[in-house]
Amino acid sequence: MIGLIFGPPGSGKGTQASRIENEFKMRHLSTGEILRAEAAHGSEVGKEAARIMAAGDLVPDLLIERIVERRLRRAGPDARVLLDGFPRTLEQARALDELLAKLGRKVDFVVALDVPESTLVDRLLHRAAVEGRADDTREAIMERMHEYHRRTEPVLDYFRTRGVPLVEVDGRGEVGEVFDRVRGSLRRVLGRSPANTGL
Ligand code: B4P
Repeated sequence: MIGLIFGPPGSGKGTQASRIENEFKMRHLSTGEILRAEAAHGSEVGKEAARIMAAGDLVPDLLIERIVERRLRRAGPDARVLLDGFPRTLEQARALDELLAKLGRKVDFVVALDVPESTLVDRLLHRAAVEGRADDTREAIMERMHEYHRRTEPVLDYFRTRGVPLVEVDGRGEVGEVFDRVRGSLRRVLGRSPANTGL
């Protein structure tokens, strides 16, 4: 089973993905986390990614596509994987579909979190104060929002028009409250899919 968690920066993708991972026994694969680990490691790819991320921009499609392909192949043909932060462009969405077709797999569901922009900015500025992430400056946050609307939002329509089961969830409120909504909607969607009985 392959699931995607989708939403603007600060919508709670990483936060909800960890809970989905436990509840639905999936492997959480966050491209943001992978890139931050590369950056911390100081590899050539990591240094380049760190510079791009700090400015709030998206790293090149080909780079991230290669990373995801390697991880999905390594996970094995039956792995239940939840992709977080990928695909973020139409090019990445097409590349994912092509890769999954080669592997005899497909996207089984998309969870999309919806949160108003003012709340997103508040959350990210709060995280900046607590964690000091390089891309949580006000300037980088604004650039990430801009890139989200310009390049990532169309990805949702891409999957919608292909008939992929889509769960749209109100991402406002406490983390647990949001997860209750995610869990309920996801159970309804997965319950309808013969491939996922036993959840
Ligand atoms: P990500 O790591 O995906 O960053 P993000 O969009 O901010 O999401 P994240 O998962 O961290 O935050 P969340 O919403 O859970 O990407 C970082 C960068 O990597 C990108 O900007 C880009 O440069 C690069 N990148 C990654 N994938 C890429 C790709 N495919 N192609 C190109 N470039 C790529 O949470 C945010 C904050 O809100 C947290 O502090 C959390 O504690 C808090 N929060 C969550 N839920 C809450 C709630 N209900 N109430 C209050 N606070 C909440």
